[in-house]
Amino acid sequence: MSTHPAAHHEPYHEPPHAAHLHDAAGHHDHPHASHGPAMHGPPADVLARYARAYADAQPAPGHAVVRVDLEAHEFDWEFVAGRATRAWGYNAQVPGPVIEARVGDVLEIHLVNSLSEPTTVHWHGLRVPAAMDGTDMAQHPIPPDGSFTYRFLLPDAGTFWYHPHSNETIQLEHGLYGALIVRGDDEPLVDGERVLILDDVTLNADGQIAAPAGWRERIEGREGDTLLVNGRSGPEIMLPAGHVERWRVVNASSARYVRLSLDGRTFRMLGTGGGLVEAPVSVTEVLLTPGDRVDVAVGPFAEGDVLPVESLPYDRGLGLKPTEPFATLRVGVEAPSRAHVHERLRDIPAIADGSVRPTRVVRFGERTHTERGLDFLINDEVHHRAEPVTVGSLQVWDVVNETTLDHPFHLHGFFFQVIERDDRSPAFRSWQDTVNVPAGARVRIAWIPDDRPGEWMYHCHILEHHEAGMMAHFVVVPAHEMVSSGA
Ligand SMILES: [Cu+2]
Repeated sequence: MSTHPAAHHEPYHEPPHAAHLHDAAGHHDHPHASHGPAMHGPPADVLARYARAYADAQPAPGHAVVRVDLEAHEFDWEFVAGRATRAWGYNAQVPGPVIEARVGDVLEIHLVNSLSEPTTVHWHGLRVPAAMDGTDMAQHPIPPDGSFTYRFLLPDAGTFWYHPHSNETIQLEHGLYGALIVRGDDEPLVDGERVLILDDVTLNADGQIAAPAGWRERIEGREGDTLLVNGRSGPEIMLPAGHVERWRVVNASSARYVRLSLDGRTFRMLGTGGGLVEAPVSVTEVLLTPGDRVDVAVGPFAEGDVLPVESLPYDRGLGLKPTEPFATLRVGVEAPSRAHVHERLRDIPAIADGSVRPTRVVRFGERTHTERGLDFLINDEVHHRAEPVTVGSLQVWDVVNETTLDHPFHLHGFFFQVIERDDRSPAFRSWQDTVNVPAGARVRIAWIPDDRPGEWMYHCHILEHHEAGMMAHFVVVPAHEMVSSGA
């Protein structure tokens, strides 16, 4: 057990909202045989940690502080053209504004909460200090009419996204999410760039977002019957013939897996959740779990081409679905191209190979419960309290899925490399914060905690599973505080 100084195991008072959420997840009766109750709230010195992180966030030489105002509120939005739906979102749009900055900039985001319930903003994939992670372990949720300023340095280029880490199965479902793009100095040269945020929603007979349909959706994860790209159903994408575009694709849906295809055409994968890959990978499809991102170069196409942007059948343990169309790509008149995608995008040094011994096993499990139907577990616990890790120490985790459903594993605040899937090395190296762990499979990941101590977490990114307990908290401790020394 860690003996680091933060008051992680002392009693604390949950805000009423958090207590309510944990009721829904059946939190009173879970067993914590050896770890004591997992804490669900920020550490006692949260304000000091926040003040330190705020002050430490200074732009690199020649870089700027990028300031963004976000307001979370309710408004009418046409997910389906001509049909007003009460949505929740940022700045009166679904998705929220695309936030853009450069590596070395500081991002300062002032959030005003005009919702009728508390919220937070989590910066998915960004290596921020623990106090800026936007979870209910990093801060007290922002109450209605409250506000909060997030401020942090941007160390990595890539396609990230932001969303609440409070009551997520409701808040994300209603439209609270947006993309965050961080650009590096040496990006592929393309003719155009688009952000495509994929989502799904179920609208009831009144055109409103349907209430969750009980235990079945909680077990399976909620998939809507209306597919959305950037908050709209069935959009058309126009592209000049001859052009090559970079598409930054985000899967913001609660539970839907997207096996992205462009009518079988070849496209080039440029990046994953943790930024560019080493070299473009030619593919005809790519799988995005909830929470995942991919950057692809599409085109060139010929004038008159009409291609469905669709999801191919995928079985995440619930049977195969039909091919599902998200959008239509229409190719117009030829235009000159200046696109140039290098053969080599960057170097990603391997931090471990498949022969290294795992330091930890993370087991996804499930257990029937008389009232709730099914609990989703990590190492036999809902809301597992995992052992601390030390800054700088190589982590090799075997993530083992002992259930009959796929689960996307998401690690907050740190990138990992997949080094093995069921005894096989991956075809190419990448940085990830989210990886699919198929039913019955084992995925070995490696990562090294850099110097950002504090409370962190990992969880299944199917939002209903996360809410139902498939998550774990752990502390990253500074290297000078040995995990078992008596501080
Ligand atoms: Cu799951």
